[in-house]
Amino acid sequence: MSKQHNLEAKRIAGYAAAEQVQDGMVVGLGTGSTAQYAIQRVGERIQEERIAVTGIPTSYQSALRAREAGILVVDLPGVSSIDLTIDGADQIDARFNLIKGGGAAHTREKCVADASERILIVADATKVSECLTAPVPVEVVPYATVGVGRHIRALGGEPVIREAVRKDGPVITDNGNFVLDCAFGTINEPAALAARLNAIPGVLTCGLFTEYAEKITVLIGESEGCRTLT
Ligand code: ABF
Repeated sequence: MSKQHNLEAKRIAGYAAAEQVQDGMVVGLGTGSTAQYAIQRVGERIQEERIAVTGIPTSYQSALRAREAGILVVDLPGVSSIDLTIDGADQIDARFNLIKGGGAAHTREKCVADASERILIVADATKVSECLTAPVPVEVVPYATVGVGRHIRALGGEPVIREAVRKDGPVITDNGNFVLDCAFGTINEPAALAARLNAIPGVLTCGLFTEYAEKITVLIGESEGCRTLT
């Protein structure tokens, strides 16, 4: 898939998700380029249709995009529940287990997902796979990085500290932590691996989302339109 086709697929998925937002909803706003298209389209609908939407951002990136789009932004502690969340993913398996965290925002994304009645995962077709195989992002308290790396190797993973692209140093998350990208090869039991990773002292959250399949709908953008996986 060319970069242009890929962006168009993301736009189609993001826009389709935005059409599911209804007047009066509290909406979780995901991070990443696909979710950004949804944020943009929700903003347009607020202008065009005068619908009222409260947006709950999953990162400073999505908060800023939502403000630019004219969406009222409220932090997660300001609401008791979220009607619908629109978010991206790095990989989606056949049972709707997800790998997230390519944008280093998976801890807040998980908090927002957890508070949501329904979740729309927006992506292009390259993200769908029978099994999860991508490296798992793990948000780590900096103080514990070395020890966490040791535990991850003992679990069969190969951890790499994520480096910032334009700076000489690690990526710092919105929570002030580091991210270890951990390659495990094919992940046959994602829920069990998630439980082990999340139990390591110093791990805040891993990017395996295995508990939300029942409330997830996946929207895949394609040149012919949007395909819904349920
Ligand atoms: C967020 O953005 C992440 O959880 C996921 O890693 C990433 C997907 O980015 P994109 O939509 O740009 O491919 O949703």
